[in-house]
Amino acid sequence: MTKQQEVPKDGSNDSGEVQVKNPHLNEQIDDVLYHFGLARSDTNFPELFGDVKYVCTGGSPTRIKMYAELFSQDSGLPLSQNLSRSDRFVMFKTGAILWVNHGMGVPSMSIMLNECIKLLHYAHARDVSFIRIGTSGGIDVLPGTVVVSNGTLNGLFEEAHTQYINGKIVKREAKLNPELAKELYNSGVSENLPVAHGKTLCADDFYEGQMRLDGAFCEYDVNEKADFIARLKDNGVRNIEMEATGFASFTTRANVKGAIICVALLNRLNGDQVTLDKATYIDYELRPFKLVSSFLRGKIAQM
Ligand code: R2B
Ligand code: URA
Repeated sequence: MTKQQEVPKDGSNDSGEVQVKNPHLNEQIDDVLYHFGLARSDTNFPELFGDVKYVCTGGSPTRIKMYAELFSQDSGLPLSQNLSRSDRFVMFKTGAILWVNHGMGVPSMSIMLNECIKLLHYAHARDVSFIRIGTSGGIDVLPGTVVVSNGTLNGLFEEAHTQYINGKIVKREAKLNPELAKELYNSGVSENLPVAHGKTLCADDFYEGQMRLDGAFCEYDVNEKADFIARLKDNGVRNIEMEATGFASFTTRANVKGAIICVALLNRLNGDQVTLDKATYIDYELRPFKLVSSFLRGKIAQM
């Protein structure tokens, strides 16, 4: 097998292509996307994925599969089989839209994004947008509100994604695309969904990292928790989840637009436990999908 098409040394890319910045990839004869079970040598990426314009992602594999199936019904586009050959992530395609799950938290999501970004780069996909459709804990919003993120904060209230690399902390900008956020918000309004704009706090875990009082361990008191939630509110934060800063940083580095739409499962001003009955949970998890489905159908009509 011959060497694959070269990655530009300076990473420059004004063609709208999904961007990777790693000169070492040029030295590789093949590239195995281990967590999808796909390799350049055994999969025709341009043929399968060259037309992708939107990547819709969310944590749970069954929810992403359900979204892909529903979107196929909503749009009339045929649904692919699961294109992932590993049990780590699922991947479905409906026309120009790819549906991939990312698991819980930035570490899991970053594996998926690394491999998905390389896959789309090798496929020569252009002008791609990534939309994370998820669940979250709301800050001063009614349960069921769909929060369209207009910024992301790490646990130090910085608009940055922090990573440990080479024994050091590396901080990267974590911005989302404001125009895409606005368009998605407008789709929510036109679908009569309860939508809100706001910043999203990205926590490193579900319990202490989100100042819950119901984890296995807790070394702060109820007043400290209340102060934290009040501080979030003062900083314009409308919800807490576990991927936002990583997602914003990766999409920016890959030269793709990024947006995050999460339904609030509860209002953290009123408690910590998620106690929704099944029917309400299904109703809530469909809300961000309905918004994105309406937005995507509008885009498809213009393609
Ligand atoms: C929201 O929900 C998950 C935790 O329950 C996590 O992936 C997130 O961001
Ligand atoms: N996901 C989170 O990360 N936090 C919540 O409170 C709910 C869902």
